[in-house]
Amino acid sequence: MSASEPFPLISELKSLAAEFTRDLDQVTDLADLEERRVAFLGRKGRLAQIMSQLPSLDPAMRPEAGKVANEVKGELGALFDERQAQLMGAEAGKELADFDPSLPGREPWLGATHPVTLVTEEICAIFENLGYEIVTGPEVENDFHNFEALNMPPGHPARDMQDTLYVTDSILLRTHTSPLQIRTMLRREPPVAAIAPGKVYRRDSDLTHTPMFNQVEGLLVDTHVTMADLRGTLTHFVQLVFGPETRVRFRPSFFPFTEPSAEVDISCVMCGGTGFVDGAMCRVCKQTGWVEILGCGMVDPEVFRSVGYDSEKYTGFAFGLGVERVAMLKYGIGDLRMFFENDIRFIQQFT
Ligand code: 2NL
Repeated sequence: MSASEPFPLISELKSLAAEFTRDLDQVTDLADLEERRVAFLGRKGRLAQIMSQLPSLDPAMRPEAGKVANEVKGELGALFDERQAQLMGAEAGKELADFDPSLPGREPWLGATHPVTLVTEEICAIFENLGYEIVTGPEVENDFHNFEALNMPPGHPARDMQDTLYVTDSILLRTHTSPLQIRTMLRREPPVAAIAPGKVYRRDSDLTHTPMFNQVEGLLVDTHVTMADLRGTLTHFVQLVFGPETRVRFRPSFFPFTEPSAEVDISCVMCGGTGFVDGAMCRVCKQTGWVEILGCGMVDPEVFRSVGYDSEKYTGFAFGLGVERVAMLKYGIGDLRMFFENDIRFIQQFT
């Protein structure tokens, strides 16, 4: 073909269009179609090759040839789009025809409530039924609510950097949930019956301690609250959590915020207090028949003074327990690390 004649080029374009149209009729799937698109319309395809000859045509012929070339290009593109839409519809239809709506669906993955959450909720429910209100609040606390108001003045050993995670000199991660009860007492006058669940933080990490753990504390303040009320309330509580046969014993102890203070043991949940399981020494209570479950006491008058309560008029009891420890005893979990691994196979066993 001579470069001075546009007509051979134009007839070439026209037969290309006819060939493409024929090919499209024979194409049966999208992969085939893509192959044809590359061969005809691709960057190095046949149309591109023909169009690359345009610049070498006689300038007088170029406009006419260029016009036809662009028309063919648009035409082929439209043909391609149409065929593509047809084939896509056909393939979607095939997929639908293969789809069996009567087959059972895939079972979804389900989470489960963490045992620490389960135990926290169980404890809270028991006290809610006794008329206590649930109180929550900030995990980042100040020195006053976490220490000072709880009869731990500056220099008190419990404030040691060794045990407390500080943010600044006077801002810290709460080391117990007592600040929630301090905040509650500051807000209003007795009677107060509050239960305070939440995460607490200590600078401590080994086999039996984690830097974060969960605590529940309880507080009752009114006129005439006695140690007998404390014992009755806690006995009721542990028998609901661990069963009606559970026995309770109080041992003298010390906390800066209660006087007198006690630690409470329950008869061993593993051996029932006998010290033996199937003739072997009980590992849970180390053969003593008792396991420690919580700390408690009568609210120290110094704490009442800090929140502006009249300690001549009011008395109160308070207690605190570690939720992970209660969950370990209740469910027979031997390793504290289980709570923090979030293995779904572990978590699913308690719901
Ligand atoms: C333990 C012991 C305890 C309290 C917490 C408390 C709170 C206020 C006033 C007085 Cl506002 N006491 N809380 C009292 C005794 C013991 O926790 O072994 N916790 C894991």
